[in-house]
This record gives sequence, C-alpha cells and structure tokens, in this order.
Amino acid sequence: MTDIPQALTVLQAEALTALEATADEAALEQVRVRYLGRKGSLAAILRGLADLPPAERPAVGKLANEVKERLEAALAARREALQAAARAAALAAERVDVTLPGRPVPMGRLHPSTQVLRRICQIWGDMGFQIYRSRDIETEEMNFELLNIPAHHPARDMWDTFYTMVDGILLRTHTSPGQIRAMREFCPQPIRVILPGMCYRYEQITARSEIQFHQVEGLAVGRHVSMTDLKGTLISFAHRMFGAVRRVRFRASHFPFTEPSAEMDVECMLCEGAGCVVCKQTGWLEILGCGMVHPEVLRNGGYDPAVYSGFAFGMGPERITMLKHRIEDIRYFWTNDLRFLEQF
Ligand code: 2NM
Repeated sequence: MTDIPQALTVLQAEALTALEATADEAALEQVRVRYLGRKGSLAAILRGLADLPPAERPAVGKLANEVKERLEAALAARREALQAAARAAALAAERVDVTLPGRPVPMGRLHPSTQVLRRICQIWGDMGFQIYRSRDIETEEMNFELLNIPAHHPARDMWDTFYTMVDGILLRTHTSPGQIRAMREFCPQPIRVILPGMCYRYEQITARSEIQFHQVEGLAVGRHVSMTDLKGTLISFAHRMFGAVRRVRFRASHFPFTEPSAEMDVECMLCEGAGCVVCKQTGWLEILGCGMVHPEVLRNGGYDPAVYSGFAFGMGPERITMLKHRIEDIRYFWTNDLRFLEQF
C-alpha cells in the first residue's frame, strides 16, 4: 500500500518546481493538466483514498484538498506573473517615444503661373475691374471674325490654331473672344473687366513658345474712355505689379482689334535699366500689349462706336514670371519638375 500523505508531499514539491520552470502560458497549461487534470497525478493519488481505512480518510482527504488548493493558488500566481512579464515585454518592444519631433509633412505650393495670375487679378480687382470667365472652346467667329481678324489674316493660318473635328469650333488662341461675350452681356452699360484664362496655339514647342499658356486681358468701355485713361490705368498697374520706382514707356504697335495700338515696357527689374542679357541690353522689358478698341470690335460687342469708346490690353503671366525670375525656358512651366517648382 502506498503512503498517500508522502505521495502528496512529493507531488506538491514536483508540481511547484515544474510551475516555477514554466516560461509561458502554454507550458503552464501542460503542468496544470499533468498534476491537476482529471487524468493527472493528483486525481490518481485520490483514487487510492477509497482503499484507506475509513478512520484515516478525513485527515488524508483534508491534506489532499490543502495540496490541491495550494497548487491552484501557485498556478494562478504563476499565470499572473507570466502575463505581467508578457505585458512588460510587449510594452518595451512597442515603446513609442512621444517626445521625438514629428516627421515633416511635405507642403505643396501654388504653381508660379498661378501665383503671378492671382497677383495680377488682385491688382486689377483693387482697381475696380471684375473678373470675367469665358469658355476655352470657341467659335471661329468669336475668336477671329468679330475681333477684326479676317480669313486671310496670318493669325488664321492653320498652323497657329487648334481646330476641333467640328467645323468652325476651335480652342481659343487668346482670351479676346471672351471680351466680345462680356460686351454682349453688359452692353449698353459701361464695363471694366479682366479675363484670365488658358490659350492654345498650334506651334512648335520651344524654349520661348508653348502650345498652352495663360493670358490676362482687360477691357474698359464707356462713353468717355480715352487713350489717357489707358495710359494712366496701365501705369498704375505697372507700379503696383513691379514697384512704384519703375519707369514705364509705351511704344506704338499693331493689333487687328485695337486702333491705335501700343506695347508697354517697364524698366528691367534685373539690371534696373542698366542693360543685361534678359533685357538684351536695352534696359526695358515688354510687359503687355494694349490699345483703343477698334470701332468694328466695339460694334460687334453691341456698342455704338459713335457714342462709346474703350481700351483693352493683354499680358502673359508666364512671360512676366520668366522675366521676373530669369527663367530661360518656358517648358519648365509644364514639366512638373519639383526642382523647378520648389523654387517659388
Ligand atoms: C492684347 C493687346 C491689345 C484686346 C482687345 C480686346 C477686345 F476684345 F476688347 F477687343 N481684348 N483684348 C487686346 C488688345 C489684347 O493682347 C496682347
């Protein structure tokens, strides 16, 4: 006959040692099954209880219960310790140093064309000109005929214009057709509008010419709009755009839709008028074209040229940006090269 109390003592010692040696909860479960499970060592010993004389059973049974409870408590304590250790290990492994500086978020910015376009619109807005928006796809009549550009004019040449598959429909080569639309919308009221937008020319792309570029055109029509108004208004614009100290000059020119026509130069902002590569040693930079709206164009806009007069002008934001920043190739504007764009 086995000595049950001694067997219990040995089992307890063995089980406690085994518990201490466990490294994780899976091992712990194995130990529990081996010693405390239904088919475990303790259950085997307890089966021997039935063979004891009845008088001895209570004392031995009590001892067995004590061993069972002690092992269960040790098991729970060990489980607690293993879980705490696992938690501590996870915390150490996943530790985040919240005092580290954040990673910088790359910031986008406005395209140089957009920046200059917005500055131009801001200035004209301050001077009382409304922004008028018009379509990029135009009729041949709006883009040419009504602007006094008859069919035999060089600007009508197939090589300068993107025609669509639809007869008489094209991509506007300038924003001027929108000026006709503005006049027709507002006549006979006086108007002061600027028209910013994209223009398209069917040309060889080179350092100096792109097939797609912006224009800002302006138009003032009223009963007494004079060439003096044109000059004063454009000089005021140039002083706001390029600085009040900049000198300005007008040179006679020609456009089909204005008569008389002129071009305005500002003193070169890079050499202050002394002469450099950008101004080709002249000290002057051509900034815009302008003129008094041709009587035929006024009439096409719905205004009686005997009563009304107007001035108009047009400028290119990309060209102005190139002059200002000494950009030597207009193709940079569409290349989307961050090395170029990040400089603005
Ligand atoms: C320019 C130069 C001179 C112009 C004329 C008109 C219109 F439609 F009112 F007649 N709009 N824009 C004009 C005049 C444009 O760009 C260099």
